[in-house]
Amino acid sequence: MKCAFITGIEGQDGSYLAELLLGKGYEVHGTYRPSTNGAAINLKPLKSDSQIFKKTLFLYPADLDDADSMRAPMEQSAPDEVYHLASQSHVGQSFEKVEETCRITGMGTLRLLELTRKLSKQPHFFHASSSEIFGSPEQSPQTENAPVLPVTPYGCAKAFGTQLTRIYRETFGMFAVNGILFNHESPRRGENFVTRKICRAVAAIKAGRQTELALGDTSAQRDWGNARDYVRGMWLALQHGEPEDFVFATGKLHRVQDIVELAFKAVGLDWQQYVRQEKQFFRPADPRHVVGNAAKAKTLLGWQPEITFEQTIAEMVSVELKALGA
Ligand code: NDP
Ligand code: GDR
Repeated sequence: MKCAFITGIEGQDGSYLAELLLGKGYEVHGTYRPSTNGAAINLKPLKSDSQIFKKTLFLYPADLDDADSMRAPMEQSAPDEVYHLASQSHVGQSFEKVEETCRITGMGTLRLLELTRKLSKQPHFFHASSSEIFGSPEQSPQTENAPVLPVTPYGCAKAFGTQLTRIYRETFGMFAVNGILFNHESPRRGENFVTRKICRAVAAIKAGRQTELALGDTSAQRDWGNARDYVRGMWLALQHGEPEDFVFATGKLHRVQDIVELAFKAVGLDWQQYVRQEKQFFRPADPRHVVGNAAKAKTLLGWQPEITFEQTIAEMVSVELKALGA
């Protein structure tokens, strides 16, 4: 039985990855942030399954800011594969919490690389890097070799972790891999990311519980995929014979406005009556022209996205409606 260690297991990706690996017969160990008390909902179904919880799924409170809290569960579980997903992952908040973001997302990755290097059995290591490392690139689409020129504090912190992951691979000989992940969404997305925010609001408006939706820049564009496809990519990256970095992306750009129109249309409402733009949701800097070229992942890993943007938004709206009994 293979053993995996996942930081940030209660987040969107961590929970889907845990399900994927358990389904493949892995024993899965994961950390959650102590302040959440293990109360996050994404893992609820697994935690309430007595055949799984504490039999093949083990959870530990551990903070990336505190290497000692990570060391014990890592040593105890002696993993074959480490998936480092924990992060202060909100780009907008990174402008207000610059130091915290660099500590958790940047230094936290260094701490984990160092802990991994010191394990007696060397596991394969995956770092959840981000398209934010590219900033607003001059050439599109971006491959693994695009210049690293972040324009946000979060992007800087991820760039630091990405380059260190390369150094631990090339200098210390670790099987360390960056998955350069473009945006990916699901009903488990955090509530303050734009896809979930829109889908939640649309359901609440439809149910008569909300009257308007305030957004930032609706002309902003992203390459949006589905989280289930991206966690499959993470696993594939660690099964590949050589440690290499991979871009995971759809290669297609959409606007925030497209999400608005799709989501309101799904419930038969006219978006123009409800949506307004508000200054507080605009960012001091926001990457432009960020769209990925995942040809390398397709050729070497056989990976390609299977779930479309439209299917993802439709599922997200539907789950929000169900949650409200609408
Ligand atoms: P989430 O924000 O859903 O999950 C991140 C997890 O990290 C959360 O469970 C969070 O806990 C935990 N965490 C935050 N701070 C700490 C800390 N100090 N110590 C320990 N754990 C902490 O992110 P996603 O699942 O969407 O993303 C997974 C990874 O992939 C992240 O590193 C993200 O930056 C990266 N990424 C994501 C993309 C996306 O589109 N989803 C695209 C590119 C990269 P809590 O819930 O308590 O905050
Ligand atoms: P992003 O995702 O910053 O790309 O980071 P987010 O969903 O927060 O923003 C996407 C785009 O929508 C614009 N936007 C708004 N965003 C939010 N959150 N709220 C709003 O009201 C709003 N209005 C417009 C944003 O300006 C932006 O252009 C995500 C995270 O998962 C990161 O961890 C990851 O690394 C990157 O994707 C790739």
